[in-house]
Parts: sequence; structure tokens; C-alpha cells
Amino acid sequence: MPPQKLKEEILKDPDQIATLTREDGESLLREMEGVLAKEPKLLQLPSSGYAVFIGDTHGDFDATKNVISRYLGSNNKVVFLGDYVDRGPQSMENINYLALLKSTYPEDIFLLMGNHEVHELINFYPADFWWGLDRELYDRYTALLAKLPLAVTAPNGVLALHGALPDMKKLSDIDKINLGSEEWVTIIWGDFQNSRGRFLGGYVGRPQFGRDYFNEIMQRFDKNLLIRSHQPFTPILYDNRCLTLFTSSAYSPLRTIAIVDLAKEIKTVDDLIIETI
Ligand SMILES: [Mn+2]
Repeated sequence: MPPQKLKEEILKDPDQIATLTREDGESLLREMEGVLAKEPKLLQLPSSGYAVFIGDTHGDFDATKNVISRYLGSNNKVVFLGDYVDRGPQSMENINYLALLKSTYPEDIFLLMGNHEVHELINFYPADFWWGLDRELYDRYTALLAKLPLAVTAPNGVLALHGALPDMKKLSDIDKINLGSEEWVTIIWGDFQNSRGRFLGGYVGRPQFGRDYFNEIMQRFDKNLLIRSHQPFTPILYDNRCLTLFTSSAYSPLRTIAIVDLAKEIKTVDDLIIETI
């Protein structure tokens, strides 16, 4: 089947993604790679329209389909915060469908990197998606997902990424972050804890940060609200300025997303809409 026809069929009926042959899958990944090559590590959202933020989907293909059918269109920007694979039952379908969406709507769909997108550099357990791949596919997904961007900024005061804020002089330094660096580990592995303090040590390879660190970096970056994911069951922290979303039934049936009016100044979580899907 020619790729274009196949793409159209899957966009109409996403479950068809499970029927991809290895060859079709490869052509899809190549296409996504071409799109990602043009993106900076720090993405910029416009100052009009709406952005919808989605937390970890973790193999919950149903969550992704649900989000797309509800929110893609009307010029909405749809931002996924990483961790597309492992834990849930349909990692392959989830990541391939997201690859198809990114290649089809490169200006509307944004896929950030989570720690589960990079298994080769920092191993973790369990990693059922990665363990299920043969060597060739493991290398293929590793090469592709290492190209994902790291953060999204909007002119209305919002910053979004997977884990924690990197300690850098200015926000635009995120564009220069290398895979494997300390700043990279902070972004994709970092946790925020509901306590005072700056760096609170490491917990099984996850750097832990407190309120004082959060306030300092947000002020330095001139940002009001951070939207992130990575830690299921984390409350809204730091005077309603740090929102953690989780959108995978692998953890909780309550899958949350956030809708941000890009034309309006956002100071805290109270200025956006949180929905469950
Ligand atoms: Mn994570």
C-alpha cells in the first residue's frame, strides 16, 4: 500500500496503526525524523489560539486517540510532554501513531522528550517497550527519539517540559543542551518535591529539587507557570505555579490535560483549564 493512502486510513481509523508492516513503519519513522531535524530543542508557541498539554501517556494509546479526536484542529497546538512508551499495553501503537501525527501536522503537534524515550544512555526498569524490540528496531527508535525537543515556551508566561528546570543562565540555553549532560538529565529525569530547598539529592538516579530552586530558575527564565509530567500523583506545587499532568491509565483512570489560552497572561494554574479525559 502506498504510504500516503495508508496515512489517510490511519488518520481516519487510528487502530489501523497496528497493521503497519515493518517497511511502512520504517518509512513513517524516516518522515518523522525529517520533521524533527528542523525543530530546535526549545520550541516557541505563538501568542494566539490555544495550546493543549498532555502528560505521560505511557503506552495508553486510547488516551492519545482520545486527546486527538477532542483537541486537534481549530488551530490548537497539541503538546505532549514525553514518556510515550513502557508501562501501558500499547506502546508501539502509541509511538507510531504520534510519529504519524507529527509528520502530518508538524506545526500543530509537538512531542517533547521524556526519560522513557532514551533507554540506551540511562537504563531504567521496567522498560517493556525497549526490551521487546529486536536490535535493529531498538537502534532505530533510539536514533529517532534522541532527536525530540526538550521544552516549549509561550510568550504568556508558560514553560513546559518533562521533568525539572535546568540550571542555566537563560532560557534559550536549552537549545544548546547535549544528550547525556547534567542539564539534560535534569530536564528528563528531574523531580520536584513539596519542600523548601534547592538540590535535595538524587533518588535512584532522579535528581530532586525543592521550592527555592524552582522559584530561582523561574525568575531567571522570566516565567510564571511550569507545566510538566513525569511524577504521577504529584499535587500542584509552589503557590499554584508548578502543574504536573499525568494522562495514562497505566497509573490512574483519571487522565488529566491542561488547556492554555495563549493570548492571555498566565500567572498560576488558576488561569488555565484542567480537564480529565
Ligand atoms: Mn518520566
